[in-house]
Formats: sequence, C-alpha cells, structure tokens
Amino acid sequence: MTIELYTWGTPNGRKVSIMLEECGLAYNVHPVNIGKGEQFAPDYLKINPNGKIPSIVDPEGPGGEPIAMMESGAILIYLADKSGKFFPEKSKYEILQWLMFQMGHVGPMFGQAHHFMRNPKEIVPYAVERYGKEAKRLYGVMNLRLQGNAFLSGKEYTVADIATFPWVARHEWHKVDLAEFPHVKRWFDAIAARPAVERGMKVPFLN
Ligand SMILES: N[C@@H](CCC(=O)N[C@@H](CS)C(=O)NCC(=O)O)C(=O)O
Repeated sequence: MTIELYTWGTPNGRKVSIMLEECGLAYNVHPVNIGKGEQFAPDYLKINPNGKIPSIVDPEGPGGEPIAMMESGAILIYLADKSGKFFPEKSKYEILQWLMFQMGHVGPMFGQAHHFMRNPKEIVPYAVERYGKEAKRLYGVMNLRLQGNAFLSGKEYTVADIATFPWVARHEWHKVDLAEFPHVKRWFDAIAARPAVERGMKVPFLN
C-alpha cells in the first residue's frame, strides 16, 4: 500500500524522501508550503500536531492499522523497521547515537545558522557567530568520526547517514567549505552519487 508523504523542499523533508526511495517503498507526495503557513492548517495538524514537515501516513501500519507519524528521526526508524533496511540490529546503538546527534545537534544548529545568516530581519552578529561556530564544530566532530569510518555509524550506510546528508548538502547556506573537512567531503560525495539519494533530493522540487 502507498505511503502518504507530507513534505517541503528542506533537509528534514528530504531525509524521508531519500529513505522512501532507498527502501523502494511506494509513496505519494503532498507538498506542504511552509512559507505560506500550510503546516498550521487544521487538517494537517491532525497528522502533525507540532505543525512541521515532514509527516507520513501509512495506511498499513503496525497490526495492519493506519498510522500517522511526525518527527523525521522517528519516521526513519519506522521505515527501517517496516523495510528491514538501513538499521542493522548489530550496530543498533551506534546508529542511534549518530541519529540522535543529527536530531539534537546538526539539524537544530544548522537550522539556526540558516535563520540568522540568510534571513535576518535585523543583523544579530552574536547569533551569526554562535551558530556559525557551532556548525563548524559539528563538522569537526563528523570529520573525526569519518576519518576512521566509511559511514557515521560505522562500516555501513544507515539511517544516521540518511538523516545527516541533506543538512550537509546545505553547507553553503551555513558557510562551511567542505574542503576543510576532507573526510566529510568523501562521505558526502559517496552518498550524493547514490541514485535513490538523487531522486529523494528532488522531492517535492529542486531548490
Ligand atoms: N524535529 C523535527 C523538525 C521539523 C522541522 O523543523 N521542520 C521545518 C522544516 S525543515 C518546518 O516544518 N518548519 C515550519 C515552521 O517552523 O513553521 C523533525 O525532524 O521532523
């Protein structure tokens, strides 16, 4: 049965479209224009009470019952359980650490860097410096991790990489030069070349 994906052209949305493409699961795309406030429409809030993208509705969830889900990290774990892909049991706790690292640090900090660097209603130098510095620090953490590991959670490509990739794809937005982080660059180039990633990054449109 087809999964309904509610999304927009942002890193959090693209984590889920990449995962759906990688797993080969059938899905319909419903664009939710967050610039126009569609995330706050009463019908959408029934699916995602937090008023954010992404969300999914799977008509065939656990026990064959429909399930609506918010929070991209939880959605990735759900889709991994459903498909049996990209979350191998043997490295479960490594994967969870790097997935939580993305959800708790990479996403929120890069997101704040974008907000203050790209769309300032007023220039707040302290905020630009704080989030720019933190973004760079996080690249340092990833670079060290990827120095000895092909992927964030170890030898295999997993949901931790799928969650992090679309944020690193916006490195120019948070003013990071990947040449300064060669292991991140090698990891990034390898993932960018995956056909499922190329397709997932185009959902719901290029930007
Ligand atoms: N922790 C949430 C974050 C979701 C999120 O912040 N989505 C942004 C787009 S990337 C959004 O919907 N923003 C609209 C708004 O804040 O009103 C997740 O990972 O799903």
